[in-house]
This record gives sequence, structure tokens and C-alpha cells, in this order.
Amino acid sequence: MEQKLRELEQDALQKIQNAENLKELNDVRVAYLGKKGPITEVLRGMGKLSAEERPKMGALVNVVREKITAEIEAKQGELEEKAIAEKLAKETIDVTLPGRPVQLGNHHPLTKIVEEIEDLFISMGYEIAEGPEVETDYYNFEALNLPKGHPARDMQDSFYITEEILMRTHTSPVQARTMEKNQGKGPVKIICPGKVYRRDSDDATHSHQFTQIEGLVIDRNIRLSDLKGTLNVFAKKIFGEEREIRLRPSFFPFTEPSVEMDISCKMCGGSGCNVCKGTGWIEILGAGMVHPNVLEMAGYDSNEYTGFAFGMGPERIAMLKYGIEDIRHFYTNDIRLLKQFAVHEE
Ligand code: FA5
Repeated sequence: MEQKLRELEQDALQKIQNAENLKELNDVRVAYLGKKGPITEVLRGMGKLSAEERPKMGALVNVVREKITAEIEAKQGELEEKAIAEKLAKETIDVTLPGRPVQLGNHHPLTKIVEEIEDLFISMGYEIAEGPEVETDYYNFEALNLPKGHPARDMQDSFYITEEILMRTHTSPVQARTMEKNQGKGPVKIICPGKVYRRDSDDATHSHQFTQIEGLVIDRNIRLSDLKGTLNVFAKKIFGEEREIRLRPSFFPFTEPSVEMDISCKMCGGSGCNVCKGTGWIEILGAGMVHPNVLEMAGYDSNEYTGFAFGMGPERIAMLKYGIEDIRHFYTNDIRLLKQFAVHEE
């Protein structure tokens, strides 16, 4: 039996050496060490041995089994390394191949202009305030000196949800809410960017949903000249140092006096062209001194505090600044328009 075991060992070691890959090696393992293999068979035959021979043979079987196992493990390591080396040799990469370009997104032109305007006002000490898009009639109109039935409500055709609730038609309700929160105390210096909604028919310059940025400053001794100075800085920073501004008298129920601001036309430099309809000026926002009624309704003493407010439509500002001829381009998600703004990204 000893002789048989020695032969078996030699045989197994030979086959292990000859194995050329991991599969062949595994076949040898199963053949020699598996349940149906010769070693198991020897162990089964041990019962027939004498009591003296049994421990001797048992020890020998163990030695042979361990030797075969150790050889298989050593060979396995060797074959694994060989397999990795072969795989690496086969899969060499050409590092000179140009990489696949990653598609990068960029900011929407409207986001860009809103952020630019926000950054400018933040640099002048303003804070950003926000309010709900679904607004009450009170904040959207009444607190802004537009009582029910006031004819000026027609200037902003509205989407009503109930008698008292509507989609806000402008960002001015955020003024009213902020003043009320400050309980009659100054100073207040905010801008409020956000979406607004009107029952306007969509065309090249009108959208039923658009963006506004409201500005509000309340303190003692705030004057119309402060408003003009602020708007002048705004126009020059956003449109260029060479742009002039002018204020024209206008009407908003929540400001007195009220003005509209025009900037000099970039296309013709003020001499008149079809962009500015021959006037040399383009209107960009509404503004004025906060009406004393609005101050009082929000809890301010209008003898002590004054303030100015303005409201602009960033779509129209972006149209002027970037030369976009139709407001609907902002909302139709034509990737060709959006991609043109990628080059402007820092
Ligand atoms: C207002 O909404 C006032 N709340 C602005 C204001 C605030 C005045 C504070 C005084 C003090 P107006 O309706 O003019 O004003 O709208 C302001 C700006 O919104 C316009 O100059 C224009 O740029 C933009 N706008 C108005 N309607 C539309 C529309 N349908 N589509 C796109 N932009 C619009």
C-alpha cells in the first residue's frame, strides 16, 4: 500500500507540473484529492489493515495529501501570475489615443443674467429675499396700494386660483412682506428675484410666465437721487460704461413719484434705429419712491422713513445684452441657443 501511495504521489506531482492552465490544475486537484479520488480510496481501505499498520499508513496518507495540496497551491500561484501577465500583454492600451470628450453643461442665459444682477446688488450691500409664487390678493395688490376694483389692476392681468389667491403678477409682494416683517424698522435693502405670471399673450417680448427682480431700499433720508445713482451703476455694470440712462415720469400705484428707466440704445448709440424704434432709448424697468400708503400699511412712519423700489424683467435685459430677438427662446429649450452661452462660462 505504501508503494501504491508513493506512486500516486509521483504521478500527481508530475501532472501538477504538466498543468498548463488553472483549469487543468483544478482537474488534477479533483482527480487526486476529490471524494472519488485515489487518496479517499486508500483511506477507505484502511479498515482492512492491521492495528499496527493503520496509524503508520494514516500518517503517510496525510503526508502525501499535504504534499500534493502544497504543490497544487504553489502551481496555482504560478499559473495565476502567468494568466495576469498574458492578459496584460494582450490588453495593452494605446495612451496616445485622444480621450472621449465629456459633454459639459452650461448655465441657461436667464440664470446667468439673474446671477450677474444678484452679484452686483450683493456687492452693494443688498440681501436676497424670496416670497411665494402663489400669493394672496392682499400682498399682490392691496398692500401695494391697489385696493379691489382699482383700475390699475388691469395693468397686470392675473391668473386667479380663488377670489383671494392668485399666481403673483410681479415680485412687489415680496417688498410688502419684507417691510411687514421688519415691523416699521429700517434699514431694508433687498432684491427679490423670482417667477411671475400674467395672462399676457405670448409674443416676441411677452411671456405668460417670466422672471422679475425687485429692488427695495428703506431708510431715513432716502431720495430719488439715490434711486437714480443706483440704477445708473446697475446699467453701466450690466450693459457697459458707455451706456446712458434716463428716467421718464410714469405711474405705479405703489410708488410716488414713479418713473420708467430707459438705457441708450447700444445698436445705434442713441441716433435711432429699428431696435429702439427710432428713439435712441430702450425701456428696461419701472421704479419710484415707495408710496407713503404702502409704507404706512406695512407699519412704517412715512414721516420718518422713505424708500425707493424698482422692478425689472431679466428676460428683456438678457435679450438686450446678448442680442436674443425672441423671449420664447428662453423657454423652448433649444439646445443650439443654450450652447452658444457655453463659451461665456468661466
Ligand atoms: C411691475 O411689475 C412693477 N411691479 C415694477 C415696479 C416695482 C415698479 C417697484 C415700481 C417699483 P411692469 O408691469 O412694468 O412693472 O413690469 C416690470 C418689467 O417686467 C417690465 O419692464 C418688463 O421688463 C417685464 N415684463 C412685464 N410684462 C412682461 C411679460 N409679459 N413678459 C416678459 N416680461 C415682462
